[in-house]
Amino acid sequence: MRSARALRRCLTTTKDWRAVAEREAKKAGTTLDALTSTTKESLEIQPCYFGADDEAAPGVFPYRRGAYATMYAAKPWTVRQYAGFSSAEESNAFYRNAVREGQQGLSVAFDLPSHRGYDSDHPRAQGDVGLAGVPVDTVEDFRTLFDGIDLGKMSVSMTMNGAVLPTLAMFIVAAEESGVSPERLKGTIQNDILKEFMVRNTYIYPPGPSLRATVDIMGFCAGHLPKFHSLSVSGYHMHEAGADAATELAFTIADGLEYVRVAREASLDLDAVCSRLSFFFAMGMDHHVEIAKLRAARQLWAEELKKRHGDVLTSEKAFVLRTHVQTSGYSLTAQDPLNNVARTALEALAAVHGGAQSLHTNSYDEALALPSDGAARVARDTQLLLQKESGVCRVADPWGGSFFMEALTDELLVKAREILAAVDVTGGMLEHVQSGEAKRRIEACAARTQARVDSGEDIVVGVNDRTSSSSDVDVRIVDNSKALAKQLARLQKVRETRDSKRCAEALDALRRSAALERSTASFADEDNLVARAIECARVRCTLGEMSDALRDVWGEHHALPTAAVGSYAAAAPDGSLDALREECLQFEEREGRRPKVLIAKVGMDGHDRGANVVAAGLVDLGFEVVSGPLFATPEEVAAMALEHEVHVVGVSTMAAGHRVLVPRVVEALRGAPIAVVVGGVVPESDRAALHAAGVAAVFGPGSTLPDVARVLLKECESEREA
Ligand code: DCA
Repeated sequence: MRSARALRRCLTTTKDWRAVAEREAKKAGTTLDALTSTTKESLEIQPCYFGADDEAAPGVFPYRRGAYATMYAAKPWTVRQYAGFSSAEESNAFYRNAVREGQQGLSVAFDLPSHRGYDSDHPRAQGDVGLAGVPVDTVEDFRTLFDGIDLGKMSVSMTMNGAVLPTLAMFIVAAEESGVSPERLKGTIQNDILKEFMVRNTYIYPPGPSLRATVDIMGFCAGHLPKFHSLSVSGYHMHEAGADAATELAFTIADGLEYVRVAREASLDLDAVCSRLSFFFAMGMDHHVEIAKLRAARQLWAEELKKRHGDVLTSEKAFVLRTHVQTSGYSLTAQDPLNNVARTALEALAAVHGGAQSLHTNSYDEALALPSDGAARVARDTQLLLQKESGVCRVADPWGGSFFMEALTDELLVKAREILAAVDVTGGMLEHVQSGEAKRRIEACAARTQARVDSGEDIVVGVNDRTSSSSDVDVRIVDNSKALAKQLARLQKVRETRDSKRCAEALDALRRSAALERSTASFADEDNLVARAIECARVRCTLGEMSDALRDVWGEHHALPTAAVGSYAAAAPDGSLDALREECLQFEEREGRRPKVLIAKVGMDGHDRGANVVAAGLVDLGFEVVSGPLFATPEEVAAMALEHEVHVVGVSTMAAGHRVLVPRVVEALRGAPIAVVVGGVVPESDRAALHAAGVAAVFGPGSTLPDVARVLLKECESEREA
């Protein structure tokens, strides 16, 4: 063990670090000396520690040990909870209360119709308005959403990728109308479309034009919104879709590199663009691996950026990977939901030890429904007690120099570099995404993970280690009928009171600019798509109208469902699937065909990990599976079930749309010999209504694939007999 004196000597010899740390301390309104703290035992704690022969330092290239030299000692991470539901009024009240209670930044969740570019009165939007986020149709909704919040001071993150142009434009106009000019706006727009094609599925247009919107936003922000992050390169959703840490890390960095490549191709100022790029990772339950993931991510990003664009990048800030982190939604269980408080706290601690800049902690009830007020408070307070009670803010990168952590970080780097090299061989991430290769890799990871949980190889406490568990907590049920009526009335009023001629002209101009073959990414270009969308927003064109104008020119993207067939069976213990396979064979011998299931997604919910894992696993067991397209209406699902003559329709629901949409599927199949079952996030209190509507079975989170398969086989039998 080194003595405290030796440690201090090393610290003072680290000149690079000291220079940065002093600069940062000054910026944070303090001095470097003042960042040394003392414990109750009179032990002195320095803001950073160094090994005798290791000069790696936080705040210094390649940033493995941290984005900032002083980290949380000078400024703790931003407590930024992702929220939004029902209506702009209710979400605004929620934000204001959260800020009063200690939240430090906002993060807006939009509802699914808004993501997909539909106004709240669009026939396809029914069933999803205001459920998984706040609906935003016009600038008026944004004004209400941020009423009483000073956008010149509060940083606002907006998770939006599909309808990203209208959203950013309406935000800018609403801020301007409240007296805040674009150059004062602080925050982030997610604007990461590549991962939408891999995992999250809230795209609208094909990859090519979608990427064009991304670059126009990068260009516009670099010129007009110098404090705003134009992109949040997101691995989070890859983790949620089942990716392991190395895959999440490598694909996220590869996505970021792809964006920088296209920005360079469009002749944007790379220093300005990269200095305001941000990242977004998940924190799962594998504590040390997750800490290592953030350390490796910063190093990989800095080194790859230097290798590929070091000839033009001059700003130090450009190389620094700064990241938002969200604790893992996937790790939450519906069984014994209070256990999720502990899971989230551990994951939050990993985020902080890994050096996150901004953090969202999940609520314990999120495997069941949208967070209740009480659960949201516990989630936020988990961060506050980490910041204010635990002492974790005192020192940067406390794991630095640990033999184990440094080795783990190195090993992750090696694995991630291998994946990155494979992406490069295929021509970069756009190619990798378009070929479906990236999605296939993630889905294979997800099927393997499910098999490990189902077989008990991976323990999930309360799920596969015992039989009795409870899911007895009060959950938030959004009854959106009243909010929807108000939303529709407000939208109607805007449509009636605006100047339709000016709207039509602004939309025509947007169409014309979108049709240009040349790059319009420069902020000085009047055809820049953000500039055009701002003109539309000012005259009160709606989000749906702007999205439609772009659809007219660019068309829509329709993904083919995929299933990683074989991955589940390969990861299941030998012989564990034999009995079920035999039952499927017997069914086939009796019936002359295999048990046949349509796995369907209805409404705007694009979360398809569960649906894909189940589809792939059922095929491995001997079922015939038809995978329906994303975003189908209930009637389209029913028509497909009839056309394919399936025995059972399995509807996957992750975004609360089931209450309205599933009964419509049952109704559309009335009289047909086809059973309907539901799987996903279904609160206990919704089950009775679903059964009363005619649903044969409901599978909540934590259901194993063999259990699901057994029930499906039974339903196939009874439909055959009906
Ligand atoms: N010493 C001095 N200054 C510091 C220190 C320090 N130790 N740490 C941070 N700061 C400064 C930063 O330099 C920054 O100032 P700048 O804007 O002039 O560069 C300011 O404090 C804010 O810190 P930052 O680390 O940028 O934290 P956030 O503003 O919360 O931004 C970031 C975090 C990840 C970059 C952003 O993109 C974000 O908030 N993303 C959230 C995305 C999200 O919510 N997604 C939801 C799904």
